[in-house]
Amino acid sequence: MPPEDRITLHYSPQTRATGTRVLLEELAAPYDLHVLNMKAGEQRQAAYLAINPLGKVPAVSHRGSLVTEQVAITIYLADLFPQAGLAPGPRDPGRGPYLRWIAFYGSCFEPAMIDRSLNREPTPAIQSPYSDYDTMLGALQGQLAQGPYLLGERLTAADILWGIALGWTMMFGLVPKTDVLTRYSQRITSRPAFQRVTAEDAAMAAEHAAAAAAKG
Ligand SMILES: N[C@@H](CCC(=O)N[C@@H](CS)C(=O)NCC(=O)O)C(=O)O
Repeated sequence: MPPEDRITLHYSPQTRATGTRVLLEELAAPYDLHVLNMKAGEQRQAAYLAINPLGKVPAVSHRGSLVTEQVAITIYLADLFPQAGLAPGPRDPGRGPYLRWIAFYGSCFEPAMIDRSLNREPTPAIQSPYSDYDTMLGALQGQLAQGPYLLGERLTAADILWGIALGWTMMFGLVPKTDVLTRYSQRITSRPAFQRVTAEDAAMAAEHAAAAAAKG
């Protein structure tokens, strides 16, 4: 494989970029990490802002292009490795629901989580991008109850995104630990790729904390 085909993941441990790294592992993709120590504020320094002006991870550099946003990154990477079977193709009847639930994550779930974590007064459903919290979560749970995955029997990249996100949002008390959500999330987080990445994340996060503390 030519070196320019390798993927660079701009990364920090125990962040939303963890899910992207797990996806790369699930896809058996060739990648390198560009690690940022967020505890030392490296994501907000000029060198990284020149890559992603928002100073956020994940971001992916590949063949001279930059992809940001978990939703776009998930679709981009899963399409790049069709042999992994994690992305229904354009003519597959699963393609629509697959895209729907990935987009739902960014357009509905994430804003609802931020509102909830900040205890914001709910926006009237007609003006809110996700209707209201209970309706949004009810739609998701209704889909997952048909399981075991979002598209039924078939695991896709959408499940890697959602299973990991539900894990941390349940851990932070932003989402209730219902049976449906807990069992679904565990299906993803019990996989070897997640286990491997989270073990490495814990070690990396400890190194980052020590390095930031040593700097003062
Ligand atoms: N909309 C972005 C959100 C990414 C995001 O919030 N990343 C956090 C880490 S979990 C971040 O990079 N924060 C660093 C900062 O803002 O300084 C996406 O979906 O990819």
